[in-house]
Amino acid sequence: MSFLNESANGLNAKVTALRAARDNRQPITAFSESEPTFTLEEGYSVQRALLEMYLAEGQELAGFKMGLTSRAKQRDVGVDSAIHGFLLKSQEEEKGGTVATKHRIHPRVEPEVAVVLGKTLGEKPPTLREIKAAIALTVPALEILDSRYQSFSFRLPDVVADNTSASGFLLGHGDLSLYGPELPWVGVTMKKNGEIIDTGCPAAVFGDPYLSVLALAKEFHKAGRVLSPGQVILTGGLTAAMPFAAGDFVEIIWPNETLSFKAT
Ligand code: OOG
Ligand code: MG
Repeated sequence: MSFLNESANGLNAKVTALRAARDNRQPITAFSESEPTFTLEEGYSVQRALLEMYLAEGQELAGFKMGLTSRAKQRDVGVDSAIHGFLLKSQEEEKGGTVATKHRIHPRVEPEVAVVLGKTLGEKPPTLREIKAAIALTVPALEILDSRYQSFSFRLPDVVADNTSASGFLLGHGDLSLYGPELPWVGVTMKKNGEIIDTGCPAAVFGDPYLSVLALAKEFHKAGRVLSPGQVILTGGLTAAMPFAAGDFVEIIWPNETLSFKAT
């Protein structure tokens, strides 16, 4: 067997292992534990193969997410560089509804700023001005994470392969663009069962969450990919992610909107 075939098989084995971990709620050991040479590039190849598998099954792409864009998040998981993943339409949760834990392993929630694009990005090297002009909506959001690795323990290539722990997302409709240049300093409070667990503000994300969209668009441009109108982009958690379990009531409070759910 040629070296190329072996690495292609290694990729398929990883896709299958991650899929099985998710479907059976049986976390696996991070690949880099037994394969210290597993690279970030290979991690992204696994992620692309996962996306292709879901699309082939009829799932639809909702957009993309940036991850580990704040120091709080980097400290949380012990990894120190930003990454990106994809979001599927089936992962969207409803505002004011419930979030199921039964098909998840060890879910966590984090507050984020989300944007919805009105224009294509990535065809040429983007600037911050073009990013701002391409954004149709800026809204409060929350992301549900669920690592397919034991104890949420992984290195950078592992978490990239696992689609950056993506599991669900919820978008609000409160317009955050009305805060203009002050958006980075708008405060967010995260509560569980009425108790404040964490507070933060969008400045935690690269100083300005639009810089996170810029970073993603630059990556896409380099890779010859585009971001399209209608796509959602999560710009990254503002605080460490908060674990939750069935029965918990979670609230993420912004000045102009509260996102909440009951975990079932
Ligand atoms: C990785 C996912 C990171 C974010 O917003 O920083 C992420 C993880 O924390 O498991 O979604
Ligand atoms: Mg996130």
